[in-house]
Formats: sequence, C-alpha cells, structure tokens
Amino acid sequence: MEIYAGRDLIQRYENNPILTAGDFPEEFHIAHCFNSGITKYNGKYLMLCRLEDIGLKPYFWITESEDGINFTPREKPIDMPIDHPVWQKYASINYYDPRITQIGDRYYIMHACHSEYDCRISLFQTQDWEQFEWMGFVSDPGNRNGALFPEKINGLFARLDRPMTSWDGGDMWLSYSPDLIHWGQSTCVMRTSDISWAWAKVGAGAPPIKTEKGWLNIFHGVRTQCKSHYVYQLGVCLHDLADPSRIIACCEKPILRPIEPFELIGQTPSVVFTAGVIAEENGEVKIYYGGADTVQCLAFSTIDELLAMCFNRI
Ligand code: M1P
Repeated sequence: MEIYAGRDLIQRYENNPILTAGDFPEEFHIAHCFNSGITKYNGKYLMLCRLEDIGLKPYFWITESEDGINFTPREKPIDMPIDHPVWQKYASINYYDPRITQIGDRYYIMHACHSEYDCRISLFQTQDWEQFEWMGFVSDPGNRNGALFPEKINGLFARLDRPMTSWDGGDMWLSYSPDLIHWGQSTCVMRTSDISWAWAKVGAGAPPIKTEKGWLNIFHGVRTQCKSHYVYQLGVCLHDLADPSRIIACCEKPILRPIEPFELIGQTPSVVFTAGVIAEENGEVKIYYGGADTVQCLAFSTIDELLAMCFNRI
C-alpha cells in the first residue's frame, strides 16, 4: 500500500540513507549525520559531513567514495580553529551546513556559525583537503545559508545567502565580493511570497550549477504546518547567467518533500535539506540531502529534467 500519495519530481536512492551516525567511530558518540557538503577531489567524491554527537557537539568530518554512494569516513574530524579568539566568540554554540565550491585549484567551505550573537557565515579554504585555512567570518550577524557561485560574475565573487529579514524567517539574497571577505551590493532575489508552498523561509541549498540556460539553484523552502512546526522541502529555480539576481524560471512545485520515515522522524521531523550536489559530465545530478536533521541521503535527477522542472514542463 502506498501511504504517501504523489510522486516526487526527483528520484530517491533506493537504499537511503547513505550515511548515518553508526558509520563513524564509536568513541565519538555521533548521533546525527546530515546536510553535508560534497565535491570531487582527485577523482573521488569527497563529502564534508555535518555531524553532532549525543551532546550536540558539532564536527565537520570528511568521508570519501569511489561511486558517490558508498562513503568511508576518515579516522577523525577536521581540526577547527578552536583556539582563535574570534572563532571562540562567534562559533561558541554550533557550526553547520558546510557548502563546498571549487574555484580553480581551491575549495571554499562556506558554512553557518552560531553563538550568543546569532548566526554568521564563516569561510575556510583548502587545496589538498588536509590543511585548512580559516578565512574568517564573512557576514554580519543574522545571516546564513551562504552558497558561493563556482566562478566570478562580472569580475566579482558572488553568493546566495539568507539574511534574517523577518523573525525567524527570511528570503534569498545575492551579494558580491571582490575578495571573498567583504560582501555587498546585496539584493533580494526570492521572497517567501514568490513560492506558494514555502511561506516561512526560502534560501539557497547547494552552490548553483552552471548550465547553458542559466544557474540552476536547488533551494530550500519552508512552511509552517498547523502553526506548530516547520516543514522543509526542496525546490528548483534558474538564475540568469550574467545577472543572477534575475530568476528567469522556477518550478511551481517542490521537487522533494519529506515523506519517507527517515525524513519524517528524527531530531527535527519533516525536513529534507540540501547543501551539496554533483553535476556529472553525462548530465546526471546527484543531490545529497539530510533527512530529519538526522541522516544523510541521496536523490537523482538530470540537468535536462531540472531545467524542464524550472519551466514547469515536468
Ligand atoms: O532544522 C531544520 C534546519 O534548520 C536550520 O535551517 P534554517 O537556516 O532554516 O534555520 C539549519 O540548522 C538546517 O541545518 C536544518 O536542517
């Protein structure tokens, strides 16, 4: 019997979840693995996992894979700049949702950091996935979901982000930077009122994918259900290549809804959330997403299908 009617527009991997707390060394007492960033490095898939232990201590932990499905964790998490006074002050509660963007031979990790001063966006860079340079905080308080574009646009670095423009809510914005540190020229590119199924929040998911038709953006959209809890879904839209502040097409429907048990039940019920996708050379798109803030999952689509969704042809 099919309990949840209605097919989602992207295809879940049949053996989800692909990574769970139990895949990490027991002595770390990991409880959750979700919303991880993804890239390719030296011919392998490299996932930077967002982990929390049973006391909710955060970790970023590298796992690697030959096929993008079966991932093996390294021995220990990456070292964070815990002795740096600025990090101590502004990352005192949590760091999370790493999004990886490769520009040239450098990989940038843009992620959220939480402290008593609210949330800020922080940035690391690495060339070899062994040594990491912390570049500092790259937003004021009250901003998160920073997703860096994979190339400069009109001579400037560009990112999508989600400033807290309403109480606990927010719209999707675009900002530019000459040096990845100082950001400005900010414009609102998508409002919650633009998306019929997401009236609480809309924000970037994975770093945008360049296509001939525009920048594909798999974003998160959030609604409140019975005023009591949030439901996180994924959507897809297309930004103009030369001026990504212009959304030129947008799927009217969510492309992934939380309907599987591991998306409905966990530390945060009813959440699917992505921080990373891989666009393969053959047109396949692997969409890595967290289920219920607890497990790491995978879904598939193609560039052509995602574009058709944007133009509401699927
Ligand atoms: O619990 C759902 C999500 O909550 C946060 O998202 P937002 O930025 O919308 O507040 C993040 O912690 C995200 O990781 C999480 O999935």
